[in-house]
Amino acid sequence: MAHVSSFRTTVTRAGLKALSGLLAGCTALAVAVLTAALVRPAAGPVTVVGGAVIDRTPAAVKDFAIRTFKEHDKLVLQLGILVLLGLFAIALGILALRHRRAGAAGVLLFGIIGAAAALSRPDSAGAADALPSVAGAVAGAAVLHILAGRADPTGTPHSADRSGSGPSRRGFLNAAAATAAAAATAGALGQVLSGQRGQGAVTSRNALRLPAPASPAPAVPAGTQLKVDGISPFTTPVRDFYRVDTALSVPMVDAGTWRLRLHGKGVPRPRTYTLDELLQRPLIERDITLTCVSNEVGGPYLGNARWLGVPLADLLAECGVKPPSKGGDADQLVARSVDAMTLGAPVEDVMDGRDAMLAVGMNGEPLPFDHGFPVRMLVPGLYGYVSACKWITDIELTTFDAYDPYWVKRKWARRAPVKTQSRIDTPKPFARPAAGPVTVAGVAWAQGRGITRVEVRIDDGPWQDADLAVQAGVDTWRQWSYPWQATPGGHTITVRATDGTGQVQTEQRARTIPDGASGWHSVFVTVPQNPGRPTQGPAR
Ligand SMILES: Nc1nc2c(c(=O)[nH]1)N[C@H]1C(S)=C(S)[C@@H](COP(=O)(O)O)O[C@H]1N2
Ligand SMILES: [Mo]
Repeated sequence: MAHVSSFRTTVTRAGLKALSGLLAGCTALAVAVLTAALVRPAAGPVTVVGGAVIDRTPAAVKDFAIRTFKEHDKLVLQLGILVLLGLFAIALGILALRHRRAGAAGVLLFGIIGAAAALSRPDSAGAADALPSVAGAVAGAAVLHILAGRADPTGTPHSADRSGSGPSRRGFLNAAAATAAAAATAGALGQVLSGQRGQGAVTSRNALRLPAPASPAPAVPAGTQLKVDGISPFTTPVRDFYRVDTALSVPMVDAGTWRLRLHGKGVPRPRTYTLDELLQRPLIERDITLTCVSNEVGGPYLGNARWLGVPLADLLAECGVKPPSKGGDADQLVARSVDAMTLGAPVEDVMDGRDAMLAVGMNGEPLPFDHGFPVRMLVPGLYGYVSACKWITDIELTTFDAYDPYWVKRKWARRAPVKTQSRIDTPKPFARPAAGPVTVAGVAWAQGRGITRVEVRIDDGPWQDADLAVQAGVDTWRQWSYPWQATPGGHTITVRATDGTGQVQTEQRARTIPDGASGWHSVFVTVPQNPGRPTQGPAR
């Protein structure tokens, strides 16, 4: 009996310690969130540790995460960090069972890790960024020390009660409840405050009236959009537009205080622009398809939008920049965002007459925050990671020899023109279309070159010309469709495109890294034998 009860006491005490650890962890996090809201929301411990993890994740793992978790990759990472923190907090609580000081020291260690991550972030605003993690850790260590003492009356010399129940147990529970309430309040207050911080940016976006373009895009020509169920719409709605970036908290930039600095090698007249100054310039409006280098063959990471922006070449020319072909000193344009992302594009490409722009509008509205408000860069024909800088704030002219931007440091190619590609949107993989006429349809793209031909092949049959929708411009994707007479059995449908230079899309499979995936997209479908039961599921 004595065994059982002492065992039970130990288990209970361990449970209380674990709870102490968890509460200490929650307090640390809540205090950190509150401090971050006051200092700088982007300096919160989960954000900075997550950011540090993202920057150090090998490309293959990043690609896997994007493929597996899609747009939820960042949420999964944040939840993972929280779960790990929770487990460590519990472990520290149990450690405090034997070694009270060691438990508290463990919490402080986490504070040091958070502070180190905050200070090492490329967008760190200086020593103050360490404050949230440090304040959180101090609060967490104090809570652990106090609660661990109360959970363990045997450890406190003045306690008369050695059974672990009665008044001291109640004392612990009261202290625990008070801690939980305080942590919840601090956390909630932190959330509200950091939300208010973004309010200035939201107000500035709501107040923004986009001027009419000096050079409007023509209405999307009739025949650009095919009437086929399941095909990607020619213009991707903002809510469906893919998002790829490393930002754990979306930068909330106030348009009123935003500035763009243009400077560097071979810039005789460096300048800083306000948003109003940009909006007073003649704007162009263009339909442009943006593609991510991480898009697998057949993948979802591209979209087509109507962008409004300032021609970038004009801005560069105003500052005295010349392209290398005209004797310019710089061959690389490095765009830097407010969150310190760096992307490098060839100066020659930006100034060769294509519609490279600093975009302020997307599908008729100011840029959404997710897509770079107030200003982002776009260079048709280049993958996003070398051109499409969101939340841009600095343009520096330099050379490819002198500087490697973010993704290039991580083994992606220095130069990355978009590869000629095509995708089958319908039927979907493993669909079960009825025998008879089936419309195969999708999109093909080769920004800057345009699409002149799309061919479809059923199984090992001959390549057949697909019907092309009207081409809106060389910088957009082009829809295509193919009327297939489906016969019963399993079939592989394959597509390939030819671009405006006559290049046929290569069959050669390449991975996304280093400069974009290649190969043909194919889809396997099964056409059921029984004409009476064409679709999935049992007949009723
Ligand atoms: N500041 C910033 N800009 C960025 C990125 C980023 O991580 N941070 N990612 C780039 C990449 S890889 C792509 S494909 C495009 C995606 O733009 P979207 O999210 O608007 O679709 O943004 C580019 N611009
Ligand atoms: Mo990308």
